[in-house]
Amino acid sequence: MTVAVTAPFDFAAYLEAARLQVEAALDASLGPERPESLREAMRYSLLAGGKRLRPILCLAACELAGGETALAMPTAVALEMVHTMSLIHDDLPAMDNDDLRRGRPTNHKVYGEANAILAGDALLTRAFEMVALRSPGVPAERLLAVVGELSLASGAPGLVGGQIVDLECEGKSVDLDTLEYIHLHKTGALLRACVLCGALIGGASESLLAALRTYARGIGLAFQIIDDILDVTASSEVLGKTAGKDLTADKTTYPKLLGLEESRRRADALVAEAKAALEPFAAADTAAGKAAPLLALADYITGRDR
Ligand code: GRG
Repeated sequence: MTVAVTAPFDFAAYLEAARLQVEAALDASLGPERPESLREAMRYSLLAGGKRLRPILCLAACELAGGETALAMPTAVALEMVHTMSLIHDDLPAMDNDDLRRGRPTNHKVYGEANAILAGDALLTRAFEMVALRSPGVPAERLLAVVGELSLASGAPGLVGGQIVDLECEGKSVDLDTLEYIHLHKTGALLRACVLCGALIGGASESLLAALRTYARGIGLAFQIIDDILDVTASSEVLGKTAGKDLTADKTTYPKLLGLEESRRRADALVAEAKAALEPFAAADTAAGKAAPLLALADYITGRDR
């Protein structure tokens, strides 16, 4: 399975083809969870749509590294499972307390808090199972490296650490450094894991991994800046989640600290930095065209409307 890259690169077609492949793999990834109520709650959130940016980044990075994207699909699914788990937990009353996600009632609104917590826990642990036990054809040392990246992104050095600082900062005035810390951990860490895991499965060189770390930092921060902007400028209907939430929760955001225009400028500059990191690989004969998806995905992050 490859997502064909033709010249000139048709990003819309690439994105749709990759999204459909990911949706099919996600659909096939669950089961046979028992009891049925757990399976239903897991499927409800995992198959609720969403942009599928994280798995697509993983597949694109695998391709840039010269790997076969089919080998990275179980890890791509695992990354979307971790992301979905974080959304379920983030929406809980003890956290952001939201009732709308991906255009439908949040998991705990439908299944109750206890089941939502457990569905999230089951998705998180299933993610590691996808890598360790359901990734045929990938050398064990690459899978071990992927498990390492996934652990770093999910735990205290990533999502959990970022979420804690975010919650602690609600209602307080926060400086730019702290805001960057929150975003790099809460949002950036998983996006970084997406590109690194895909690249590791594809057998990336150390120099490509270093470039991808720079790329990931740029897109990770830019992604969250745009998220902050959309929270102010877009409707709940388009976002599929409650708009204006940052203001209600008294959160510090980039627009609050820098204003909308400067925030957008910063996001554009970060995306430019991210793309520049991949330039040597886009130019190399062997990788010609293979960087196109990651370059276009970086632009997509700042151009998106939801
Ligand atoms: C329990 C291990 C463990 C971790 C959970 C709750 C939590 C710790 C972290 C919260 C992380 C979080 C929700 C960050 C926000 C990231 C973000 C901007 C999400 C929106 O991503 P999109 O726009 O959503 O890609 P779709 O729906 O398109 O996938």
